[in-house]
Amino acid sequence: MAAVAAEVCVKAAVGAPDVLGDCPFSQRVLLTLEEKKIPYDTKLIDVSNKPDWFLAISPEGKVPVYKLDDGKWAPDSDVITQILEEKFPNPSLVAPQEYSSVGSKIFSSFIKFLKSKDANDGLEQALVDELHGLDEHLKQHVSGPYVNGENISAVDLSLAPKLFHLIIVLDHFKGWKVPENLTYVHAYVKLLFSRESFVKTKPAKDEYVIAGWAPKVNA
Ligand SMILES: N[C@@H](CCC(=O)N[C@@H](CS)C(=O)NCC(=O)O)C(=O)O
Repeated sequence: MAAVAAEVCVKAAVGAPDVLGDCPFSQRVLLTLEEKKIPYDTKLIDVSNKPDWFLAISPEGKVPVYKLDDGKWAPDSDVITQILEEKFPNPSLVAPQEYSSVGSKIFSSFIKFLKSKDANDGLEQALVDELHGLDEHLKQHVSGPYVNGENISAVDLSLAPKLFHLIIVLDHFKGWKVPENLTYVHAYVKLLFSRESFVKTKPAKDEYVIAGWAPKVNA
């Protein structure tokens, strides 16, 4: 019997509902499916025009949602990636508990800096500090290029789409770039963004990422 493909609802591109969009949480789930070589089907959701069938399976109206064996749908990328790890343990994407928080404040720091209108409010430095923490971790704590060393793990798959958004969006809206001296971060993103799984699951165009964030920048 052929394996049944996993089903996952993910965000469609802003203004292009037939194209894979720019949700970092959706991409995280797709990256997990790709890295574990689990066959899957995606349903693209136009979050500006959510169909009723989608709202019935995702009452909060958020993507991603993943179809469970009993036909119910599970929301939230944290929950979904945990379910995938338990159901498909090989290859393992588990990282030690002490590494689970590496880089975990980068995304929220990025959003605060993006929305900041005051150059002296310390939010740029707060983001640099978080990126510096990741750089130091990659430099000092592990022997390989990933957060957990030689092999990619769930921590990298969560961080990669967020770093992708950060780089595109801060450059576009603020002309800001990750400081050159964070050499380990630069090498890390280069490696992650060139992985086959990432190339397959990233938003089709950078413009979709920019369009996704534009309403939040001036909110
Ligand atoms: N904590 C959730 C966050 C999911 C989330 O915020 N998804 C956004 C798109 S990136 C969404 O569905 N937004 C649509 C809406 O809120 O209407 C996760 O990790 O999956």
